[in-house]
Amino acid sequence: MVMKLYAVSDGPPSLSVRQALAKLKLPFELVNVDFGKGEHMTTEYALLNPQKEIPVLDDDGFHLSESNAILQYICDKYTPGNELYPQEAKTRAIVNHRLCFNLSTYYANISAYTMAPIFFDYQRTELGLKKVHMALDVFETYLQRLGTKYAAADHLTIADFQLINSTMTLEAIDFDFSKYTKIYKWYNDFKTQYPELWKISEDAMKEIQYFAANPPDLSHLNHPIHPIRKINK
Ligand SMILES: N[C@@H](CCC(=O)N[C@@H](CS)C(=O)NCC(=O)O)C(=O)O
Repeated sequence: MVMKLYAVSDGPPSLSVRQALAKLKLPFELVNVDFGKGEHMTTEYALLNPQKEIPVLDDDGFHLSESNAILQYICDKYTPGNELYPQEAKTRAIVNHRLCFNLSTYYANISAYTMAPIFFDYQRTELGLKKVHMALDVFETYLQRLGTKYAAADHLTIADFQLINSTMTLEAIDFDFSKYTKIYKWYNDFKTQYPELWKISEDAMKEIQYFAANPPDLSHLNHPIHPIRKINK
């Protein structure tokens, strides 16, 4: 049975998995999960992922969430040895490190500033901005110290997808990160060298830009954590 990917159209973790599947030319069925309708908050969805987060991979009944784990799984299972997830211990460790860095710090700090205030009742604060700069500064240092063309090697790896999609949300809100020259170059090189993969990010970026200009009404959602913006109707 062909793999199914439950994905949200503008969610960076979902985009990264789609890019890896596309790059590896692995067939899959894309199941769109409508975040605005709370489709990920149902009891049925919780059977796929008790964390009620998107994406989820369904590989013939094997359900896997956490986009990093999905990226690692599809490479290991379907294309072992592919350079997208290298097997040499040190290179692989750097890929794993960058995936962890993205999850714990880069995406965490950036999305709290870029995405959360678009969809929920959060403000962009000075502290939030400081955290974005901390994340950018660290990533810039990693790129500088390793001196590779991509985030973990001289070629594209699964770590790049996650870091690209986090960075894309900065572009979506017109955040100028050009002073981080290594990041800026790496990001723009990805766009020119992998236009068909960038298109996946770009379409999502346009959606995010639309929502930034037209804040969505999520007042019908009974979200367990995020404060819902009050809309005067
Ligand atoms: N650590 C997870 C995070 C996934 C995630 O945050 N997904 C968002 C959409 S982009 C989500 O499902 N959020 C659930 C919610 O806010 O209700 C991963 O990397 O897969």
